[in-house]
Amino acid sequence: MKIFHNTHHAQHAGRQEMFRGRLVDCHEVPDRLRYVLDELQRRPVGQLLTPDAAADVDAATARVHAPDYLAFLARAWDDWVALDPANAAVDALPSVWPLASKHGFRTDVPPLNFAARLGQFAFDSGTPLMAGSWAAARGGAACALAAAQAVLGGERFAMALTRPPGHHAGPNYMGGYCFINNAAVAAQALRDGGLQRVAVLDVDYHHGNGTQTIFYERNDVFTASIQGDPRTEYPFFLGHADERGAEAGEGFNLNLPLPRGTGFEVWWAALQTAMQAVSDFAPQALVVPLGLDTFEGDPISGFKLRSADYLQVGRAIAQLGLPTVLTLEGGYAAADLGVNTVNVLEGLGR
Ligand code: Q9C
Ligand code: ZN
Repeated sequence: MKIFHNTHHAQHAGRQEMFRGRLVDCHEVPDRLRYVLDELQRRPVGQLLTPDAAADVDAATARVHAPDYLAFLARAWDDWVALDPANAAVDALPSVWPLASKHGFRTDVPPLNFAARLGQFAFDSGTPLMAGSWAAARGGAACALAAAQAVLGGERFAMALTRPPGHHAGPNYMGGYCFINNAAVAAQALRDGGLQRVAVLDVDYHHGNGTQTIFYERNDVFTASIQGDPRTEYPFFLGHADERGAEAGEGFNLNLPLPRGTGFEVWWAALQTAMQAVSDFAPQALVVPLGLDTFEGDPISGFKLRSADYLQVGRAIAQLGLPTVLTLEGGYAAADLGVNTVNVLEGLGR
């Protein structure tokens, strides 16, 4: 398989995230990717590549994100420092949001104050943005595009090995450590490359709210997600079982929320359900937002998968028999992330 890794990832290195009234050390750290690359040295299950610099990553990204959001991201750091030169020493985090409600806060007047714009385009205060965030996120999108192109070119499996992750990023917002939705970029690139039906099977511990929202009214991209029950788990406000899609997309979204504490046996049964739904859709390709935060040792999550289980996960995905793009999403037990990720890739079989 072809593994496209993001050489710009370390430019995004958040220091702290807001958690329950305190700034705490970031979980989504550059070391995560280094552990995966180290394990790939020990077990070379694929060809390690970097994306073609000439590829039109901006056009591919604009297919799934709004122009004003992308313009915001591209300039965000400069605007943050312009707000106050002292900001150069701290990461940008939002602290005010236009909560939607009838006759309440308005979003139709674009704010000129950058602190307000940050709140306009972010849904949490856990996603620090710094000087290199845009370059890192854009580098990840290039990996997602390259992986999609590899699959369009006949490769059975390709991976975007990148951070920051992407599946929480919506059409016009960042959050959940995500800026650009790499899985959505890949799925849309597969569609634009001529495939009629593409499925997304999200196995991260957290609901893939961004991906669901991007494709919610479409019947050409089927989205399925297995996740911690949003009544208790992040991102809380999306990911319930009754979200089945809307308009033309009705019936083309599947959520399988599971209680915190769920172990491999029950999770595996949900995977079988999701895989059956993917097969019924008869897609021509699959995108797997691969979060490894379902691991028993994950510091911020609540499922109980063990390292060896990920070999099985890889084998199951391979059994779908579909050309498949994988994107790295969560997984915060950094020292175990290499083994767990490469176990999935080894399970794929080639
Ligand atoms: N201090 C992904 O896995 N905050 N995002 C949790 C922990 C957000 C996870 C609070 C978790 C986001 C891609
Ligand atoms: Zn996650």
